[in-house]
Amino acid sequence: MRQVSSIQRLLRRSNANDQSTTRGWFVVVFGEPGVGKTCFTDMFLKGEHFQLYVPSAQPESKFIQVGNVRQCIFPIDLSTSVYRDPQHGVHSNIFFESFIKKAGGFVLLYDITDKATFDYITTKGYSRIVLSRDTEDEYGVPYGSGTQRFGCVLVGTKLDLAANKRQVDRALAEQWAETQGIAFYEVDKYQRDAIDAIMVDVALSSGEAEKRDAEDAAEATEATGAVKPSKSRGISKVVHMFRKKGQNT
Ligand SMILES: Nc1nc2c(ncn2[C@@H]2O[C@H](COP(=O)(O)OP(=O)(O)OP(=O)(O)O)[C@@H](O)[C@H]2O)c(=O)[nH]1
Ligand SMILES: [Mg+2]
Repeated sequence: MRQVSSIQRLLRRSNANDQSTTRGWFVVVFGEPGVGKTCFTDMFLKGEHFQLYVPSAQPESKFIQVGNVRQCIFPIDLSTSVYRDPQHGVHSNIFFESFIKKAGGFVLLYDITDKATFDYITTKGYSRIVLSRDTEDEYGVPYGSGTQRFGCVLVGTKLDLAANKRQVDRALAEQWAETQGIAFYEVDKYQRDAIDAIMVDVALSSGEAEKRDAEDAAEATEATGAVKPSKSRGISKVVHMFRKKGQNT
């Protein structure tokens, strides 16, 4: 789990060092235990497919090129098991919930050799995200789509084991992703370029989600004639939330 104060320090440092950076996103890598969340995250950040999980470690991020803009991705590795077992891990559900509520984007991860992991993430896991999102923006204006939109991709891992152990049909997963209007990939922990490409997609999808929410809000403002101050969401808002949480604990 990332430490809040460390995230703030890192954000300040990255902004100071790189004036061309215009956006950053928290991206939750969400899936059942053992699907490969840590390997996926570590391959993205470090080019190594397994690192020991150290809760006190510095938060990690990586810049990626999205179109002609460099964007900073902070991946957060979260297990769906926290919802079944409140005692799992050292952090409270409220803390996990805050990531789910505010993250810009999600990687819905399942193991292609374990059908149960696909079934869970595409039903309970996905609806958990939808139900956790805010229904109103910071000015109390209801989101046009009912809840705050988010960027999302569906990813099947352990592709290297597919030949003998596949349990999740590629077409089935592709079809589910299509019905949700999200991108779909299959990868394994050895494919860094593919994992980078997935994160670019999440950033694009997160940007699109934010833009559509903003368009809805502009339409609502136009309809009511109300004047609403503009304020960017994304990482700064999440950091503000953490800062408040830090003051309360
Ligand atoms: N063959 C293969 N093994 C993988 C792949 N990704 C992960 N694994 C293995 O699957 C096991 C679980 O991987 P983790 O990355 O620890 O999974 P996790 O989702 O973080 O697990 P929890 O933290 O327990 O929820 C490890 O033994 C990994 O080496 C992959 O793409 N291919
Ligand atoms: Mg892990």
